[in-house]
Amino acid sequence: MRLDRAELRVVSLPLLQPFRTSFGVVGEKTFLLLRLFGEGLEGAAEGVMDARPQYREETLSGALALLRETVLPEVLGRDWVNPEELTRHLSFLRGNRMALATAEMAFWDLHARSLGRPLSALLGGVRDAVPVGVSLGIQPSVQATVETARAHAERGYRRIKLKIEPGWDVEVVRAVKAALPDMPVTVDANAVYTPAHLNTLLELDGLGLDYIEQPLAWNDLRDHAKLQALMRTPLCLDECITTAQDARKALETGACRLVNIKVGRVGGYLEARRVHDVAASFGAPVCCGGMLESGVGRAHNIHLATLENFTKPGDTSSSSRYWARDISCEALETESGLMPVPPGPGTGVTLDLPFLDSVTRMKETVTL
Ligand code: OSB
Ligand code: MG
Repeated sequence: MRLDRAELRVVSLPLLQPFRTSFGVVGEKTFLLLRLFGEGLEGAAEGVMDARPQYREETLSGALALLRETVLPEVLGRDWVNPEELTRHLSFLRGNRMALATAEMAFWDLHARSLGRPLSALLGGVRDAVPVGVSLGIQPSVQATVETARAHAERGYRRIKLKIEPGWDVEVVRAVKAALPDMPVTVDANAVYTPAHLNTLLELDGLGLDYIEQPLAWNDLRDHAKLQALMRTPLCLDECITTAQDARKALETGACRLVNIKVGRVGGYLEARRVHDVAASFGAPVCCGGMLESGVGRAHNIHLATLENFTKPGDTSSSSRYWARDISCEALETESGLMPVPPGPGTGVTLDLPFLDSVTRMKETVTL
């Protein structure tokens, strides 16, 4: 596949409801969209970096510059046999796993389309629908959380994940567990606790949670290992894991017992599959995360989650939970807690260009 040209966009989509985590509130999702063109076809991917480095260190403006000035000039105007070859060529670049993932994922989409095959089939996926849970932002009250958790349980979601922070943890978990005793419940702290919060973390350990996601610092495995040794509840790492080597070290040292995989965080599908395989070799399940993606990024996540070891429900819930209108023509909606893999070549989704144009803040074409 010879790559002729690329298009970079910055897109802003208003969320139906603001999403609050321990690191801030998102009312409007602003993201990078990359389209790659070659042989009369196109592939697309969405970057998961935010404008401000609050989840991890990469930023939207940094990723745009890196793609425009370094990554795209390395890959445009050349013929690539497959995504492995393209990814190997880019492997001299350090870090920047989110920016690199955006380029790799758009190329996988294009490559799969050129073969007329769904991405999940090329990746070795084993299911045509993936089990999904829902990630609920921090709500105005415990009562509001119980109500929204119940509403999502009634819609078929198979796991409720509650965002927590100091002062918004034990009480809200107790209330949701009491209201939905049979529902698997997890919490995600997005790295806001410290070892000084040990008593609260040990209280959470007694509440029957399915797992606790990223309680401690975004770049620290050691303290997670010390905490895991004191807890029965499995820890799940998200922010800490950007490579398969990170996953191996985390599992080897007991810093976690499962891994949240976001293809957009770990550098693309090849690394995501390696993280998946490393976890499997430790007997640790993986779950597919989400970053409030539009239909483009959501479709990529769904294809990844067809791999065998994604046995925990993921975060790829229905588009209609986030957006009044999505940038993909195809609706991505769950049915009884299962998200069907969009059929058709590549990701199986196509861009609604008139609508996309109306929500595009910046657009530029990159050629050699
Ligand atoms: O930690 O998984 C996370 C959203 C933004 C940033 C980080 C995270 C999340 C979510 C939402 O949990 C998952 C989703 O619904 O896309
Ligand atoms: Mg998380």
